[in-house]
Amino acid sequence: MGSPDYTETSTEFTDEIIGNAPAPDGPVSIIDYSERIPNNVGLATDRRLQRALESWQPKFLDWWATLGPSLPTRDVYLRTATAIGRDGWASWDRVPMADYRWGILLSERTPGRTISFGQHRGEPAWQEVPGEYRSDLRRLLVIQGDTEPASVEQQRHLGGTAPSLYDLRNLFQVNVEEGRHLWAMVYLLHAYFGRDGRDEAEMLLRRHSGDLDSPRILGAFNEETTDWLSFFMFTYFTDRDGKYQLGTLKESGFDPLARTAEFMLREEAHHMFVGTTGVQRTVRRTAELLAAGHPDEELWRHGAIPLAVIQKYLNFQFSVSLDLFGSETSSNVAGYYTAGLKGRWMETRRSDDHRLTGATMEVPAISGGVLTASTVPMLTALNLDLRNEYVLDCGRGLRKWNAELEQAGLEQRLTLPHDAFNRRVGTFSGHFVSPAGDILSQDDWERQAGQWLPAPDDRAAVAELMQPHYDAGEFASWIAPPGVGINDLPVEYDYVRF
Ligand code: BYC
Repeated sequence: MGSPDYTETSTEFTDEIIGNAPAPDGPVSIIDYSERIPNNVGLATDRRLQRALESWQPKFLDWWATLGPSLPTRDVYLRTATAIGRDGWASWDRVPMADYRWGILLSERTPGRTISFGQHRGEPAWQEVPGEYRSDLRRLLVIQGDTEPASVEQQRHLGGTAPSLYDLRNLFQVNVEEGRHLWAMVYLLHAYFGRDGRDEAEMLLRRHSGDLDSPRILGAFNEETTDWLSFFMFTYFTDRDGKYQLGTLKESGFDPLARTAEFMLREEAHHMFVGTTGVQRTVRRTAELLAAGHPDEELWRHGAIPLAVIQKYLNFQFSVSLDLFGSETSSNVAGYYTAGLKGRWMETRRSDDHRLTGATMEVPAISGGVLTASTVPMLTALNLDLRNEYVLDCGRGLRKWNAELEQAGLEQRLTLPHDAFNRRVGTFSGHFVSPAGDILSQDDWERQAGQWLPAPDDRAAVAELMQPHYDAGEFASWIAPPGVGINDLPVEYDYVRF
């Protein structure tokens, strides 16, 4: 028996982010699906904006057809957002993927909302972009928007090797929602940034993951998602950066961004679920075989993934995801905070002055070959503040995975590598640190890297296990079935039809 199974609607995946307050009083917006672009922003009343978005729509659909999921399917059991209240916000149905209705959905407006941090603390939240913050805000929207289609591109071919119809459907659910998150940023760019915003929206479809001439902006979004173990690690570690970054944008003084991010977080919870349970089920299968006495390195022969290889995949995805937080000290982040554009995780629950002008914080560094720390103004260290929250959260899923090992009676455990391991951004880049936190010479590090990060052989062996399983209720040998199906349907349901 493993640890309990979680359903994708388990509140543990949503409550922490969006709070467990009831839906706002009064009528809850119902999304109008009779329009060409479903929305709850009254698009029909703004003909210019509507026309601009309608002219972007066919380009998005072209991009989806060219760089979206490559496996042809008849229909998929998908969740579509149909209202934005807390209860019953989504409907479920079999939908041909190309007919999925990508809509523009913002959370309800909170009457009288004020800015909760920075130099404008206490002032009414902005409904329009303040001129002096225009370029910073646009940059934040572009970076956020760029990651969404990037992940769809990275996961494009995974459908060809899905371990089950249940998992295939989860992949497609993640993909359509990342597409919707692109729509969310494109709406803000079109609605509030005029010509520049429309140009940026075009560029979001022109940069491509891994493209040598026109890559995606952030490093991790140019890495290939080679197989399903990578996909689960990506949804666990990299989507979780999305959760934390959106959590800071949800605090933004620019109200349309705050409301957009809040609704995106609701969908994001499912992506966390896919990652947490995907790795958990992989570990469960591995643990069963280890408990039966098979040596780790021989698990391939039994159609499972050795624990040592799972650890390498974890080390890789965790370290590239830490890079997504930017440098430990950054004048950009200080500017965003002071301006009221990007807050801290759980800003309103923090008990300080929410301006931080005199506050300081310790940031790590490597000096003279040893790990040290220095004290800097806290405003400049907010990327690290967010990253620290993220690392704590990463540890929570890890405990679930380790519970699988413990319950199988095994001594081995998975661990998060040291923050300084394998870094390309920030204070640790250019240093050679082991997962345990030992500072090494470049030669020593490179000699051992194959024990810490997936080597080509590991990836090839994982790839060999990645055979498609498209019969309802059938699962690949390397992953345990989930305890429950989707939306109370049986695990054996044909979630995807061809
Ligand atoms: N790769 O001052 P610094 C998601 C750039 S994921 C390449 O240290 P700053 C999702 C940086 O842009 C969440 N370049 O950093 C997940 C800057 O360039 P400029 C996405 C990098 O600005 C899964 C320079 O280096 N959302 O939603 O304080 C599936 C100096 O940077 C990287 C956001 O990230 C990198 N890793 O913070 C789907 C939120 N890191 O300006 C979706 C919006 C930094 O000198 N973005 N650089 O040309 C931000 O808040 C910030 O821009 C960052 C960086 C946190 C990314």
